[in-house]
Amino acid sequence: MTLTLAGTGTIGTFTAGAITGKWTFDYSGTSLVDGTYTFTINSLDLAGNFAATPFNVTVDNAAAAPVFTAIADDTGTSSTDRITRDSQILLSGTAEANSTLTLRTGSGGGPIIGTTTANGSGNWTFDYTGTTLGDGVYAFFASIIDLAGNTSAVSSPGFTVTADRPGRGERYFPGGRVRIEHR
Ligand SMILES: [Ca+2]
Ligand SMILES: [Ca+2]
Repeated sequence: MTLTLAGTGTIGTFTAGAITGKWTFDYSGTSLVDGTYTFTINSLDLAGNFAATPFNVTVDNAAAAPVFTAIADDTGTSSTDRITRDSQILLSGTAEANSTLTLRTGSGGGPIIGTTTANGSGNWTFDYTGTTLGDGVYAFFASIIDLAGNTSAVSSPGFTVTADRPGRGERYFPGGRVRIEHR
């Protein structure tokens, strides 16, 4: 049998165990940079049948910090300023595909508020609606663990959200907040 690596060529020639049919090939002397590699085992059995069986190996030693892109609902005149009267929000963003995110608030080392998973396209949403935000400015941070087990740094700077709910004597109208004077 021969073992080939796409782009490299034949990397080994050997014979499978006569009884077990098993084989092992030690390729640990070669360091593979990050990427996807296609190995193909080419075998010729005793009856003269040829078979080529490919399999892919992905080497991944990197994990980038995830990115926050938006909150929902982002109320008011701007839907992108992260100033909202919605006190129960969804956070969303992008990260390495299929990675698992850990979200924190307060600071990069602040308390964990939960986890979520990026989909195959690298998009993620975190449902924070179980927590009601009082008026104030909140900073959110996240890190990932990817499918290969790499841990990223914590995102920085913090993704800030300003929660500003109607106070007493105030009412919201489309486009802004109006203070209702009581006489
Ligand atoms: Ca990775
Ligand atoms: Ca807004």
